[in-house]
Amino acid sequence: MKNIKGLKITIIGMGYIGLPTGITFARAGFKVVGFDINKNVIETLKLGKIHIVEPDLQEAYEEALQSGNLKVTAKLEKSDVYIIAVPTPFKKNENKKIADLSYVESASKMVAEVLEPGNLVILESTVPPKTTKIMTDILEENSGLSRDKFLTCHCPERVLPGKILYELEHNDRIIGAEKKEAGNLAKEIYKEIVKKGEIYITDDITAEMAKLVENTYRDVNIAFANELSVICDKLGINVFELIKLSNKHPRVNILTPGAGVGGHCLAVDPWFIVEQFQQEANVIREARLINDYKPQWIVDKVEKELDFNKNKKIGILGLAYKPDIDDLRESPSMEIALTLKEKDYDIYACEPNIISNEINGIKNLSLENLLNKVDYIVITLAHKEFIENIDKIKRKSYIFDCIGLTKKF
Ligand code: SAJ
Repeated sequence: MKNIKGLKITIIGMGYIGLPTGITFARAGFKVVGFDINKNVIETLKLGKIHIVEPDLQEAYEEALQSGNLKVTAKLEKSDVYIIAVPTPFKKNENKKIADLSYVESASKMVAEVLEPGNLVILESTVPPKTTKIMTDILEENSGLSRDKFLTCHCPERVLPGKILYELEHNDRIIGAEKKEAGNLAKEIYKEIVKKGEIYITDDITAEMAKLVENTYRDVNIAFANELSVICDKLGINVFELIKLSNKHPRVNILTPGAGVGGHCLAVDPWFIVEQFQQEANVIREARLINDYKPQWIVDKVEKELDFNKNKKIGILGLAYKPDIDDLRESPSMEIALTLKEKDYDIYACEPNIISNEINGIKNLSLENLLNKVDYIVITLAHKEFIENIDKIKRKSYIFDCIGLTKKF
């Protein structure tokens, strides 16, 4: 085998995971090629600019380009190692939510066209159990090579948006492979970037499930907190105080209730287990439904508190899917704002992480202007700016606080 850093790595998918991963491998001394089917993404990257919002990534990209270790291309080249980091959204099928594997499938077909004996193909995208085997089938069928001639494995990404570069280096990684040789080679490669974490080798299906279970664990815990928030509302007690006190027990750690669960991970991944285990995955499905219902529950509460008076101006504090980011995917706060708007309420928002006067048809004001303009406030996110200005916010007479920001215990 070549010296490990002599291996050429091609990353398929230059998104939130593929781009930082490629940059990190290039900075570690590998020759890396970044590939994407989206020509606009490649054009932007070729101009030396990144197309996503992530702290320190622009500087890291420039450094990787200058080192000569990273290049981007719209044409897939032969390589020693391929890392597939494409999206796996879900699609609705007869009222069920199932994984859309079309990007993984088309990326696998593209790799098959350039695949050579001895190559390693790593799937990083989050996928339902047994997808690594499907990828291996596609590679075999479309390359003309039998599966004993090449290596495949699953190495799920685990990074938190906003802390990607740090977590790539610090988080433990799991590598799952059918063949020992594939797991060992992948471990040698990832060891060069996972400087502060451990790497564990297992089989492919366990690795696929580990990724889904991590996000499902968090989703279920948040669903428990959200269910408690509804119960506490009926009891007339404060859920945030209740959770804080319960968490004083050494073996209890309940997460925080909120406007619901958004993003492209927690709100999606549990469905990848449910789709294959309709009979068995009951807690998992119920947790998803509870979290999905939370924005509607908040809308109902707000309407009742306003006595259905549509002349009142409502301000939503936060539209992103979580604090201090600009990402609106599956955002429960956005859902609350849009649902109220559809019901003809007069809706304004303050989303300081998005520089635009309007977001999906909702007027986006500065905090100052919003506080001056509206009669009623719904706090959906603990953005830094809201925490820093909590005293001004608290002066409003009518507040619906979904996250306990105004009453800290
Ligand atoms: N949320 C709550 N209450 C909480 C914590 C979060 O309501 O106590 C909400 C957030 O507001 C947000 C949603 O949950 O709407 C998800 O936010 P998050 O910060 O929990 O996670 P993501 O989706 O940004 O990233 C997750 C991470 N997974 C875990 O922490 C187990 C990350 O490590 C994964 O890499 C990422 O999913 C992914 O790509 O799968």
